[in-house]
Amino acid sequence: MRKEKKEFRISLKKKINLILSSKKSKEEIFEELEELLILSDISVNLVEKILVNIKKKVKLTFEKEDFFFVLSDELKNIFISIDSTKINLPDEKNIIFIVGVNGSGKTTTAAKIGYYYMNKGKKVLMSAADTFRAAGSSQLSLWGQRIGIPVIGGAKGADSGSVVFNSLNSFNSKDFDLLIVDTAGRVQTKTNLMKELEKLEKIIKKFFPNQPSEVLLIIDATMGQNTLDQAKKFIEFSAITGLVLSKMDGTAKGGTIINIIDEMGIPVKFAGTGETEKDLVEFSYDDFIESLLGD
Ligand SMILES: Nc1nc2c(ncn2[C@@H]2O[C@H](COP(=O)(O)OP(=O)(O)OP(=O)(O)O)[C@@H](O)[C@H]2O)c(=O)[nH]1
Ligand SMILES: [Mg+2]
Repeated sequence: MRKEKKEFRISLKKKINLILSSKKSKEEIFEELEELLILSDISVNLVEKILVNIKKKVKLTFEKEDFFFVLSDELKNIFISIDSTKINLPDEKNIIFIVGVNGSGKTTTAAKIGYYYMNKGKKVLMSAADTFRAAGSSQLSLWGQRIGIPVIGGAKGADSGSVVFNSLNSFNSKDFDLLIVDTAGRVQTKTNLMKELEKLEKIIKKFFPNQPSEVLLIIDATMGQNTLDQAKKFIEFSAITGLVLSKMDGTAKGGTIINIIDEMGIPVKFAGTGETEKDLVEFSYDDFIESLLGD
């Protein structure tokens, strides 16, 4: 995960260094650090928790390097309680189910994940179950044509259940290893659309009781608390197994990402770093912390 360090563009090191090298008192320095972390969009509660612990640990000396070491340790503590970021594809035939609010990057991510596994030698099929929006299904079909992955879709207004059913039939009877199901964007007020997600998952279970092996919630890393609250609603309806943070190449602040990880308590499996099929990386907490606090 070397390359994406630049792509994340979220390093806090420079700003923290500036504060640490000022001639101010320790109290003032801590105040400024607190402000910086909050401005980086880490929630106030979490910043307080982190700073209390750091103050305990850097009581006597206040060396710059110590500070980064302790901060990095604190961040790791947040992540330690959360499961591994490894993608779970245990069976011969696995299904990845993609959900998320409108515009979060679901369709693009479905195509990226398909491309990623195709290049690892898997035979991939994609299911365009977004029949809610006019261009929903055709958007994934275009991706499929571009990257060379077959797509099963339906017309606008068609029953998404029948699209998934057709996809499963094809997936089951042919020589495919991985099925990726893209779904329509949903907001928490549209309860019946959320219910529809449950229905799609039930159809999958009829064919493959242990699938989907991953239900990935796509979260736009550049969005604020409101979007995060919307995203949280998905946890009530689906057994989300992982997050994908899309648009990490955008204006995402490091703190937003820490917040998302802390608030959701669900492992981040992939990060999206651009608009092409190649812009996807497997996520690692260590690499993320390094990109945040490293040079
Ligand atoms: N820069 C950047 N743009 C992204 C990334 N992922 C998705 N996008 C862009 O975000 C926009 C929305 O992406 P879609 O994949 O259509 O999102 P969606 O969740 O399927 O949208 P709906 O189906 O309408 O809910 C598109 O313009 C994508 O090119 C990313 O990692 N980086
Ligand atoms: Mg879409």
